[in-house]
Amino acid sequence: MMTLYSFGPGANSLKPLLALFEKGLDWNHRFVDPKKFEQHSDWFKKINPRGQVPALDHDGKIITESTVICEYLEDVFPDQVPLRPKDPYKAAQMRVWTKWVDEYFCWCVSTIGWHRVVKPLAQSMSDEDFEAHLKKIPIPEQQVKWRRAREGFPQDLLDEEMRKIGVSVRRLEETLSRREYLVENEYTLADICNFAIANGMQFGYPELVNEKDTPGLVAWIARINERPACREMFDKIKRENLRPKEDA
Ligand SMILES: N[C@@H](CCC(=O)N[C@@H](CS)C(=O)NCC(=O)O)C(=O)O
Repeated sequence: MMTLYSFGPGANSLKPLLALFEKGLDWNHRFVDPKKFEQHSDWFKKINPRGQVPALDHDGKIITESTVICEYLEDVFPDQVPLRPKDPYKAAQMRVWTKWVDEYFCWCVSTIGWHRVVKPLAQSMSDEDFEAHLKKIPIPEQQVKWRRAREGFPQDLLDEEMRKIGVSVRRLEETLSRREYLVENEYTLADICNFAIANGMQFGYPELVNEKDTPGLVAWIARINERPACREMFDKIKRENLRPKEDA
């Protein structure tokens, strides 16, 4: 019995969601509603004490960390649509890409996402509600991030994160202008984990991700979106809208 606790198909939640759809496994989905801050609720913190999604419950064993969950699924179900190369050198290349997403690419995109989405959400709360809510967040750094988002990130930080997004986009394009997928001839977790962050950038960052400047990246985003598993995922699991009501 497998249950994935996640937000909708975006960012870190998208990684195991897409891996599960690709593999066609039997599993349940429990949507954790970020608009109700369910990730910080007592019931969810019993599952992941860090108060973050995604988390996988497999026969009572809890696995956290999106990329680790994907690798776990690969270890337990290696033959159901393999998403990790059998060849050790290619598997290493795959892991260089997944490590890079987790250590670099996701962070710069995350800060800008928080600036655009979490800031208005946090500002829509009263001081009292906001302070009460902060107390429920278990990771001290996340408390700081919420507070900074509400106050407004300094412009030099936002500029630096945008610079890093530019670097990231060029790095992806450099490979995807030559290949269909990040690891040669194979659709792998490298694609899934990068797609989790890059999908939608053609709308959110059109000045950086577009047909003219990054044709390989744009084609790769479209190619993954066209995969039956990806279509099924977006069809069955809806993306939440975190914007405050008047902006929705
Ligand atoms: N390193 C973790 C990060 C998980 C993470 O940042 N999850 C976000 C959603 S993408 C979350 O739960 N945010 C809510 C919060 O921190 O309050 C992973 O890859 O799973």
